[in-house]
Amino acid sequence: MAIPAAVFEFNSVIVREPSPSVVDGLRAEDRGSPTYEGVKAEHDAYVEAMRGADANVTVLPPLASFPDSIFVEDPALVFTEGAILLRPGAPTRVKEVEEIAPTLRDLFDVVLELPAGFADGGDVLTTAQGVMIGLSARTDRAGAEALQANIEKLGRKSEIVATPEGVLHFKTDCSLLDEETILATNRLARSGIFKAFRQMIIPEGEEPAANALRVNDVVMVGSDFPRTMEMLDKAGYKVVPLKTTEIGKIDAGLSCMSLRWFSDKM
Ligand code: CIR
Repeated sequence: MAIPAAVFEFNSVIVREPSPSVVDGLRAEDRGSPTYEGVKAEHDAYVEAMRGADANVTVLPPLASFPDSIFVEDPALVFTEGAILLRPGAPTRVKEVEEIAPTLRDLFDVVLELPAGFADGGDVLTTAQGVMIGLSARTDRAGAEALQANIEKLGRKSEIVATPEGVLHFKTDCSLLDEETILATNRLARSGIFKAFRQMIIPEGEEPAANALRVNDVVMVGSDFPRTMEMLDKAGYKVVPLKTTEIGKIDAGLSCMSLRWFSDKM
């Protein structure tokens, strides 16, 4: 059995093609709807970047009834040891779980279900020290505790933390750069939860860049955020810029569009 060298080492990825209904995706604030063509182009580039990072990508078909279903990170959580079907906190997204479940049952020997509460995958950050679950408007305490129990069944440690007020998901404001380093907004970093890590703080005004994505040897970063890209580049990370302008209009960033894990079956 192959053992992953690091928590950001992935050989397997699931994505879902956007449907034209993506223009109706949820958003906290209306900054204009994204165009379908724009989202599709951003998604296509993302899939190419995943392949470029040496991941094997499973592409699921679009789901017109679920405008936000391109964001496959939210209805499930995946690890080498197994998958967990979640309970998304937005009513329009609850049934996305049934849509992704058959694929996960095909790909994983162990698939657990959340018995209570609500939890979105966007609120979960996997680090080498353990899994962090952020409470948010989408993830409540009952869901977070049920998730903790499932994570423990898979043999991992986890802790429940707070997401800053008004921030959609915990990972809207942070991402893993390597085993020791977290990229975070100032508002999240100053809560002190990352004191076990080296922290890199997002330059003021580029907060949406905090949802970057480390996959194998690259860090995918929103190309609308030049100061963040420069900071990471100077720190020695191999930055892959990806456009997130359209998905940003429906409150999404780079982690949202995939489920990633290291499969020991490959
Ligand atoms: C939503 O509000 O659910 C979507 N419009 C955006 C989801 C972003 N997902 C994520 O950060 N994991």
